[in-house]
Amino acid sequence: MENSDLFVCIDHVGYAVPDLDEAIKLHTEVFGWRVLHRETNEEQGVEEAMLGTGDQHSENAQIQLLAPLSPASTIAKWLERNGGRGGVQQVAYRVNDIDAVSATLRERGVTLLYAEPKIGTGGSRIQFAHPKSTGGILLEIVEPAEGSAH
Ligand code: V0V
Repeated sequence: MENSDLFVCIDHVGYAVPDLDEAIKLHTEVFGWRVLHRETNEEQGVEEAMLGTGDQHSENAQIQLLAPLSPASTIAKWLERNGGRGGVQQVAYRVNDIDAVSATLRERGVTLLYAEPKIGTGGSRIQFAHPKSTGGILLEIVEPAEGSAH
């Protein structure tokens, strides 16, 4: 795969937050973002909100607020390590073909967390690269669902 075919753009930046409603209030009332989508992802252990500046179909990068569903959630662990405070937990790159991009990243020595992509926001397909193989960033790659920008 050519380097220029790897990533489309930054899809979203994920913030770990202790309380979703409080975080939504801050990011909408103070920073002026709009809530475009909310969902619970049991498999990932999160309750999430996607915030944007455009409408739901805008291709612009979004902010993803991630609150833990239980103490076993990866987000709960992240918050615990961060003294209970929120912060940037991940950056997500959008791709057109997650299987091809995953294969290329593996060939290049990147450690991906799942054998196969899992289901993410809005029916997207997602995969993560371990921070130890990305210079310290938890990197998500996301292939949007058919007909959706994110
Ligand atoms: C852990 N580390 C991180 C990190 N989480 N570094 C940067 N960013 C993060 N978010 C570091 C940690 O400080 C350790 O460094 C090292 O990685 C190993 O930590 P660990 O104790 O194994 O940490 P765990 O058990 O918290 O696991 C870390 C991983 C976990 C990355 C494996 O968070 C994971 O599975 N993440 C992928 C799934 C996820 O994040 N789901 C929630 C979002 P030292 O101390 O060894 O130097 S769901 C989502 O995004 C959706 C639904 C979507 O977008 O559609």
